[in-house]
Amino acid sequence: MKDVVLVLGASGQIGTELVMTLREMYGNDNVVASDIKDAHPDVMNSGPFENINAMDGERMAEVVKKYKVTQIYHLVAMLSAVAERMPEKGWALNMESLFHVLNLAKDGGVKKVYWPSSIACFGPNTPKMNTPQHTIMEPSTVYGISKQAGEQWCNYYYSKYGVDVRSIRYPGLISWKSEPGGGTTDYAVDIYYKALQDGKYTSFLDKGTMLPMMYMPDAIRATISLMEAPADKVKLRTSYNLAGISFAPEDVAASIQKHIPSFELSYDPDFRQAIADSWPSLIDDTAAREDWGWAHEFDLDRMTEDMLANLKVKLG
Ligand code: AKB
Repeated sequence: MKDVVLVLGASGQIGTELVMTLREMYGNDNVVASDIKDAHPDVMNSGPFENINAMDGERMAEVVKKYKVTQIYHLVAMLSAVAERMPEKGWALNMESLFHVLNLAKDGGVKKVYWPSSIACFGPNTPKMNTPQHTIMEPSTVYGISKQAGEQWCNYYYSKYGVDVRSIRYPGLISWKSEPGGGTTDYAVDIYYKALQDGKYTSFLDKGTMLPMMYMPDAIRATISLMEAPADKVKLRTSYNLAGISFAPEDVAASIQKHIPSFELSYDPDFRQAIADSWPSLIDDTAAREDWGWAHEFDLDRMTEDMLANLKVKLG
């Protein structure tokens, strides 16, 4: 039976790039993009697109049936900063949409599910440096609580119903193709835009706030490697720690200054500082490396070079 992939949240930061990569792998017609709003023109013009509100399980089931979907990548989420402003809505979206997907896999022909967790599943009592795969997890944000609970539900559906669900705890993701929406790590994308547009940037996170981050090509590669790994290699059915680069705002500024020496960084921390302070600084991803062969490629300077070169063209 041929694989047909449904991507929920195809208009988002990860979805935009993931759909294009999956279409290269599976063929354009076999990757159905979906979102509540239209996606990037590259996504809209290269294959099928369906309008789906991820809270609507019946609509999701209709699309799964229409295309005989065998894999779902569920990327819809309300991120940390926005969910703090509307806790109940954040919880409802993040949890209900996950249940719809897990139930479709439990009851129907969907064979494999991908669902992203996040470094937000950890909390202020978690060790900040070399954060282990298994450790104290007491998230203090709505988004983090939903990710922690979601991980346990994924594991439950795997062990109770045999649902082949796979997950990664994403660090902050940085990309030039698509912008993030409402996260605490978003400064690490904005800073590149402002460096080129204004030559200066005011960071909403303070000096010294070191967080785990990753360049999007690495994140896409990790996601697909996990999904393509033989099932017996995927030993964790909660979610895998994944590390790329860890840096603070001043480290990105120093990396940008190698290309734009006059670039200036200032600080004006807001409510997102407390969220960032509750998250780890550096993640231990030994389990991902051992179980399914993960290795990151981009360091900070290589990412900066690529971001600036591509954004220069994009911004004209
Ligand atoms: C956020 O900042 O909310 C996200 C995340 C780390 O999951 N980028």
